[in-house]
Amino acid sequence: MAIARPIRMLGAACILLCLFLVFQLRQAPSTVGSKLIHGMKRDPLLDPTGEPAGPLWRADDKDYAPDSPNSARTNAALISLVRNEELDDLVSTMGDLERTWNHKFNYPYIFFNDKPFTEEFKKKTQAATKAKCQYGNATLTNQLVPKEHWEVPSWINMDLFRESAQMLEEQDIQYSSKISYHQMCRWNSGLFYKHPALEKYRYYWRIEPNVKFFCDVDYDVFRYMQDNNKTYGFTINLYDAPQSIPSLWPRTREFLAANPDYLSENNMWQWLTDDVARPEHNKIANGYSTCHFWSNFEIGDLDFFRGEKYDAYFQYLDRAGGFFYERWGDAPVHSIGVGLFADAANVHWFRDIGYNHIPFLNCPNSPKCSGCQAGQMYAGESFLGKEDCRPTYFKYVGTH
Ligand SMILES: Nc1nc2c(ncn2[C@@H]2O[C@H](COP(=O)(O)OP(=O)(O)OP(=O)(O)O)[C@@H](O)[C@H]2O)c(=O)[nH]1
Ligand SMILES: [Mg+2]
Repeated sequence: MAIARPIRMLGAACILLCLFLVFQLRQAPSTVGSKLIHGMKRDPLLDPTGEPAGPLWRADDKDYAPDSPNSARTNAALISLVRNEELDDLVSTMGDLERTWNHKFNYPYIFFNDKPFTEEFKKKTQAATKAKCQYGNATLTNQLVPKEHWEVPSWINMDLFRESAQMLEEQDIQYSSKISYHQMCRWNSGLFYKHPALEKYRYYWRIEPNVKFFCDVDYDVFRYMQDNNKTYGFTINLYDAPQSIPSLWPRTREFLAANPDYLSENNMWQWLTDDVARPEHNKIANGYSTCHFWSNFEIGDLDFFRGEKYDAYFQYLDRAGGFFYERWGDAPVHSIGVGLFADAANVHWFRDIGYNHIPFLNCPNSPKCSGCQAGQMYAGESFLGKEDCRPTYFKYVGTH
């Protein structure tokens, strides 16, 4: 039976429309995933990822019981500066970290706050772990961040702060008018390691509310840091908003000119000063690539931060006022400090720790991971992929 011409035309139009839709779907930007940008040939996270080279300490053959007086734990703590109102999000972070790692090793938690923790906060966080929780410094009557560490320093002119914050707001710099955000960045940059509760510790792992951990990690990460003489460990490497740090690099150069011996022989200068991948960033930041370790995850050696070089660097920056007149974050400050004063061989990419702080991820290709897609670097709009600085890091520093 012959099909009427209009029906045939309609059929052909439907087929064409379907083909067009299929083509569009294939072209549409992915809402998750990473694009190979800035000249990266292949994302190393797509290679099968296992544990770092050993020897590694495991909970099966060592004593990691929470109350053991002779436990195999090294001198380390999980730390978080956090607000009472972030309790649920923090418990969610702890749930992930306990499930993937800490239920085996029982490292203690230390929580910091500029306000007293509520009883509910203490009860719910302690209920989330078998490990010990400490709230500030339990041996002091004042359990808070010391006032002199949190208060805006005397040399900051508040009129100038307000004026500068207004200008940063106009450039869409997030949280620039929020004084507590500046205080938090300053504390995380150069004061956390002076808190009395951390005095006896050597290593810390920083956690934040509402972050995710995706992969089972079966070795003692702190012991790995110690045995391999690691100074700093990270998961994610990003670009910063250059408008938030225009004078950070010029102040850094001044500090270096006065202290040339502080520069480590095997430093990360090229990563810090790259002007090829994002020349505009380098220009606005006056010579700094703005590449940084995303410090909401970091595992570090407190002796490095407490040491003469990093602490003198922080003091210099603090006096320059940029934590308030600009919006210097602890991420670029730690990164520049580590990049200049540490040995690059002692900085470790924890590629095997699956991690997410919205909107970026570190998601390895490993059967030990679930809940993220291997190689996924961001979740959301594809413009986020531009913030990925890992290609520059891999190029100049490596994938270790
Ligand atoms: N106690 C206390 N903690 C704070 C304060 N401001 C920030 N924090 C904590 O410091 C860490 C970083 O602050 P966030 O607000 O998450 O900053 P951010 O990660 O740059 O911003 P988001 O992308 O919104 O998460 C988090 O663990 C917060 O809980 C504060 O005023 N007091
Ligand atoms: Mg955060």
